[in-house]
Amino acid sequence: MAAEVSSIVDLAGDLAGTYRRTESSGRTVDPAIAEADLAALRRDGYVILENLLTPQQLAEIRADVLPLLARTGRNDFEGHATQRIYSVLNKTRSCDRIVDHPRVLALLDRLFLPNYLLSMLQVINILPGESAQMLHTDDSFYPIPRPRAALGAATIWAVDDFTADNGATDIVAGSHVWGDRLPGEDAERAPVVMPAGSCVFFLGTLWHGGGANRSADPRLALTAQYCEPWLRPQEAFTLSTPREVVREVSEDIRRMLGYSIHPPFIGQVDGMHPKRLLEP
Ligand SMILES: O=C(O)CCC(=O)C(=O)O
Repeated sequence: MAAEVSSIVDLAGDLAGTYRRTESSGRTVDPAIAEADLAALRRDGYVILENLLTPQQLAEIRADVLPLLARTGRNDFEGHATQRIYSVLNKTRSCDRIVDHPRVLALLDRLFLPNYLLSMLQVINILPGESAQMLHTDDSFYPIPRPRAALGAATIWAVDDFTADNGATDIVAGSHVWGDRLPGEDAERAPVVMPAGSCVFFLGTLWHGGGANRSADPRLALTAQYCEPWLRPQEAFTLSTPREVVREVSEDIRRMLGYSIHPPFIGQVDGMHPKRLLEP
């Protein structure tokens, strides 16, 4: 049934007739846990969510992604001793829980407007000998001055344990509230030490970077990044993801790939809900 639109306020609602807005599985998380995660995130700019993946899930990820690792980075930012896999959803289903873990969605539900989007999903394997990556923030490419609310957020998931010397992500705690300030050479960068199966969730405004790998072993991780539903994601998922893959993933992931509408019209296809493209 068509929604009634008689004022500008109605345009902010869900106008879809057939494909109504779907609820995030973040709602399955105990609100007390999600609110505690959120309080830490707002205070420090990051929060560590420990032991969310089982050993079996980690083994499946490892088995699927290790054979896909090949060339090293093309510049200092990607890292000349770092291997990356892009377009992960098109290559394996084993990383889906990285994208749509309810504990992560519960935070995203509280930070962003409904139908926030997946902006990036990438495997990052930092090899022994890699130097520290330049510090950066993940939403600085949206040209809106700081200080401001984050326009996106990121997770980095440890597939190997993150230790003080194996390339664990470095963060600058509290830097999410900085204005124009840039971290200096002596920036307080500190490694996120956490066991495999955990993730660090941080705001798009937090300064961070891959750590130097001074150990003898690679450091395998995945990053999933998200953005407000009115922004352009880093990866053009609607162009790169074949419809058979879109049909296979969870409804949470489908919505975050762009099979959703930010009211009233952002994301429409030929004036209709994009899910019509998935009809037989
Ligand atoms: O791999 C990491 O720990 C962080 C990498 C990162 O922030 C990036 O490549 O944008």
